[in-house]
Amino acid sequence: MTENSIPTHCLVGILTGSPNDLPTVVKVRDCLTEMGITSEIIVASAHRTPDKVFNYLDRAHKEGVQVLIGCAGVAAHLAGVVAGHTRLPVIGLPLGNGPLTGLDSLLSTVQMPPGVPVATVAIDGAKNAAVLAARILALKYPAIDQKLIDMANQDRKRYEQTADEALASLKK
Ligand code: AIR
Repeated sequence: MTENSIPTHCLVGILTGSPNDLPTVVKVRDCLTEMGITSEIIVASAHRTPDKVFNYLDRAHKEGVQVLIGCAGVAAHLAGVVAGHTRLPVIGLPLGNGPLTGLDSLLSTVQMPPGVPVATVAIDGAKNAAVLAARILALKYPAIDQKLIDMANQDRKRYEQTADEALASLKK
């Protein structure tokens, strides 16, 4: 690895509570991949398969994972359980797929006791979960900071273009 490159090993572990979560969770991985950040998705539930969660965390520590993202719907305790088992930064992604469309997951994820923080993004906020993970990693890896600058520039351009097109269509 040169001084200004991104490590190729897995930097971000993305845990999610059910295979049914994958359509949203895969967007986190894709956004990280776009920034050149290697991640892995683990399907493991804080309630159904807690041992799998803890075994993964032990492996993740050994293999140099640096940020963890916990995704779950309904009684979404996964990110909190992960935060109780590690000192790595933990991001919580509450999913809106249950009968209460995510308010339950949001509150279950965000309302952590003092000393065990979960940095919780919006319901189904897959992109922000990825960007927040990248911002944490950018403190250590300048190449990731550059990717964030590039992504923000692209987003701004897209926004300006959409605004121009919307205004132009009003004049027709
Ligand atoms: N879940 C799984 N174990 C604990 C929780 N909170 C979540 C999953 C999923 C929802 O419960 O993350 O969003 C419903 O899971 P399933 O497998 O029944 O679709």
